[in-house]
Amino acid sequence: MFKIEAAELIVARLPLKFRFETSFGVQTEKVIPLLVLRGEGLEGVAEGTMERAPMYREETISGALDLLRQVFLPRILGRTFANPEEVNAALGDFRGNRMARAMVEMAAWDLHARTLGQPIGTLLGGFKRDIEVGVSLGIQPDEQATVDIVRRHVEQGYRRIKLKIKPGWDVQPVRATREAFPDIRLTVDANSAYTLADSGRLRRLDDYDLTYIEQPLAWDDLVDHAELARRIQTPLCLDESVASAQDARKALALGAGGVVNLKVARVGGLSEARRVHDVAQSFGVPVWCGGMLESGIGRAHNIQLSTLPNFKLPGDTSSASRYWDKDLIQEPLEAVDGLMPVPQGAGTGVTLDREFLATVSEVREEYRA
Ligand code: OSB
Ligand code: MG
Repeated sequence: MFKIEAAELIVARLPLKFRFETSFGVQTEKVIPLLVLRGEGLEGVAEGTMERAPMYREETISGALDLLRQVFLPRILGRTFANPEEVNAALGDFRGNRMARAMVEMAAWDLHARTLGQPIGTLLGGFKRDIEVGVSLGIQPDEQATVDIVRRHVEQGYRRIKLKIKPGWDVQPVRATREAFPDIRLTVDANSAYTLADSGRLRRLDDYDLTYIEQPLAWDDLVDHAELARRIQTPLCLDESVASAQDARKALALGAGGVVNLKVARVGGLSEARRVHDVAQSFGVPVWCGGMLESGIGRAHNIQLSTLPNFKLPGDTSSASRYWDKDLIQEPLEAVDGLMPVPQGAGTGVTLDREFLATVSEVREEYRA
C-alpha cells in the first residue's frame, strides 16, 4: 500500500562518452526525462526512454511530458494504491504510449518496493545476485576500428559483443570481428534497416556463428520476420516490434523470432515485462535485457528485472562509466568480468545525486493532488 502525494518531473541532459552510430543516426548526448513519485516520506524514481525524435519507436519526450502533465499524473495524484498493477489499471483505458506509461508504473514499483523494504527484483520473483552483461557497440568508421573497439571490450570481460549494422556495413565488420575473435559470443543489431528483399545479404551472416540477428526488419513487423526466419539459419531476436506480452505471444507463435530483447519501458513497465518474460519462457525462448543508453535510474530498473530466471543471455546493461563521466545516481553500477552486481537495497537500490542532477537539469516541475 502506498499513497502518491506528489510528483516531480525532471529533464536532465548528459553528454555521452562515445559517439553512438546506428542505422537510424548518430547520438552524442542523452536527454533524460525522470519521474519521481512521493508518498509518506519515501520516493520512487523512473526514467523515460523515449527520445526527442521518434526514431527507435514512435514515442517522443515532448509527447510524454505533455501526457504526464495533462493526463496521467492527474489520474494518480492523491490516490492510494495496493500495488503497481493498480496504478497500471488506473491508466488502463489509454492506448499506446507505453514508454510514458512505464515512467508512472516503474516509479510506482520503486515506491511500492521501498514501502516494503525489498528490492524490486525480489518482489518480481527474481533471485540472481549478479547478471551477465554484454555491450552494444555503434557503427565504426572501418574494420580496423571495429576490431579495436571489440578488443577493448572483450578485455574488460563483457560476455557478448553486439555490433550495430546497416545496409552497406554488415558483412564487413562481422567478418573482421569473427576473424580476430573466433570464440566470442557475437551478435548484430540492424534497428529495422532491412527488408525481405535483403534476405540474400542477411543470409551471408550465417557464415559467422552469430547468436542472433536483432530486429533486421520493420519496427512494427512480425510477418516478414517470420518469413526471413525461414530463409536464414541464424536466429532472429525481436526488439522494436514486441511492445507487449500479446505481441510476444503472436511473434513466437508465428516463428518471427527465437530470442527476445526485453526492454522494460518499450513494453509499458515492469509488470508487463514480467509477462513478456513468462510468455517467452512458455515457448522455450530466452530473453535478455536491452538498454536505451539509460542513466543509473533506468539501468538499475533493468538490473532488477534481469534477476528473473529466463534472462538467459547477456544483457545490454553495461557499466555506467562506459556512458558517462558522472551518472545521475550516487551508487556505482559497474560490471566486473562481465557480471553486474544487483544492488541489494530496497526498490531499485539506487538514489538520485540531487546536487549533481540540479546542475544538468533543464526542467523541474512539482505536482500535488
Ligand atoms: O536497439 O538496442 C537498441 C540504444 C538506443 C536505442 C536502441 C538500442 C540501443 C542500444 C544500446 O543498442 C544499448 C545500451 O547500451 O543501452
Ligand atoms: Mg535493438
